[in-house]
Amino acid sequence: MGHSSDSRSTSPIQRVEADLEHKTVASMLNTPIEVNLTTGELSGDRIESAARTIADLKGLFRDDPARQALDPNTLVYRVQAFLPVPEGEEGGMFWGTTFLSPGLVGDEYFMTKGHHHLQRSRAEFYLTITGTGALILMDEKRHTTFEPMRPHTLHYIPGHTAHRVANTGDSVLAFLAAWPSDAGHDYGTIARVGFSARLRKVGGIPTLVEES
Ligand code: S6P
Ligand code: ZN
Repeated sequence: MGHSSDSRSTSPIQRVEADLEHKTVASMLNTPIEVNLTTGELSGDRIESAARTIADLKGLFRDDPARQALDPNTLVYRVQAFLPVPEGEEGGMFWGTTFLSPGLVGDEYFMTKGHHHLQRSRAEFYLTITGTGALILMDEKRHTTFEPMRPHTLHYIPGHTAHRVANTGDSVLAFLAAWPSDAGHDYGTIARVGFSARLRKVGGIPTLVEES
């Protein structure tokens, strides 16, 4: 009925509906982060990064003069993390990658600081992407053990268990981690009392040596 010229145009109401639909879709669209499964590298716009150099790790290794003899800028490890909810919030999950360089401080392998979770019951998964190393675990009775890490090994870190990783190979050890957002980190206890054993190169072999 004389509508042929505007039959394909939209009425103002239809236009508002179309705009609303567009806005709804736009507000629901989160850009996911990406995990490079060859390198472990995370990419996306919500990734946080931290680095630890040999200078940052004073007091960590058994042989501090050997640490001081190294270039202070030597990168021991860096961490990328995806924290989709605020740290400490109950019910969320975090994701991260750690890149641990190969190297020795005296006879002790390059390693992470290691920590307990502030909420001791909180567990964690590690998945090795590249390199070889050891996941060092210490229970509440200060009994220390380790699990060998190599590409594609999956490690469950139970609650109430301090954890640290050492690189026993000659290339970067990269591993993914997933942990609860309310786990928190207690570094103070390890800084004060350490693990009960250290992973040292003894006769060329990674060996857990009890602290005397
Ligand atoms: C977090 C998880 C890892 C470590 C990372 C560095 O719960 O265990 O992302 O933070 O491997 O180790 P550290 O001991 O310096 O935090
Ligand atoms: Zn942890």
